[in-house]
Amino acid sequence: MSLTEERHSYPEGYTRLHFKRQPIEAVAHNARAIDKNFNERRSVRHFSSRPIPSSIMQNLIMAGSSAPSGAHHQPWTFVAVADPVVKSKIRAAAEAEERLSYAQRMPQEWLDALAPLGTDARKPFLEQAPWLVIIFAQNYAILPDSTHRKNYYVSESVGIAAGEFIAAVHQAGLACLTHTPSPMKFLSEILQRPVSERPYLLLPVGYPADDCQVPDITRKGLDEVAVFMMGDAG
Ligand code: IYR
Repeated sequence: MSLTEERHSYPEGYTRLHFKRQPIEAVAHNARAIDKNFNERRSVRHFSSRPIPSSIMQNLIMAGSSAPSGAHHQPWTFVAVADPVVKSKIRAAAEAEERLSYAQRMPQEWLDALAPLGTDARKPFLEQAPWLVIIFAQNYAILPDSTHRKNYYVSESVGIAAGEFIAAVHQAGLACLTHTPSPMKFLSEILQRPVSERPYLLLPVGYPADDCQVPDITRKGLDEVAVFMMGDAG
């Protein structure tokens, strides 16, 4: 019997997998198209202020929240902010931290690494983008009876959810920026998150500005990012 024909036994509570099985030629076509599509994604720092309906953000967040997670605890909270008052508080606090970082906290080597991106302490995109999505990582869950439940692989899980959210934003036809003002503690205070959560990533989301420019960068090639070990399978 070949491996693919093996009969498995499953634990109680399992249900039939719904999977659209496609011929390998279709899979190859899809893989090429996805590579091309994902490589068209760019982080942008200049946004159009054109509003985006909250229903779109709900769909994108649910796409991000489909990510795999440790023990399936989904240890994340997505806070989506369109309120201009809250956005301006976030911008003011982020810029205060970033001014200190750029002037005193970041070593020269780091500043040199960022020079090609042309970033500085000014973060106007925090007010210009129609939405700011702040992803919080739940170090533990606080249950309705106020007991705590441990979460597992929190950074890995939230990183994957963030990646899925970024891919969803791009697939949907919008742009975002992965922004990590540092330190980010001010986000917990402004957004009134519980002590069990820590800010993980801040993503402005919207259409790029009409005249949006981006750094002229290239990406690493396959040889630089992957090693294949085929053995007999080759
Ligand atoms: N958080 C700062 C600095 C910064 C750091 C890295 I690493 C970047 O790729 C870009 C910026 C800022 O947002 O400006």
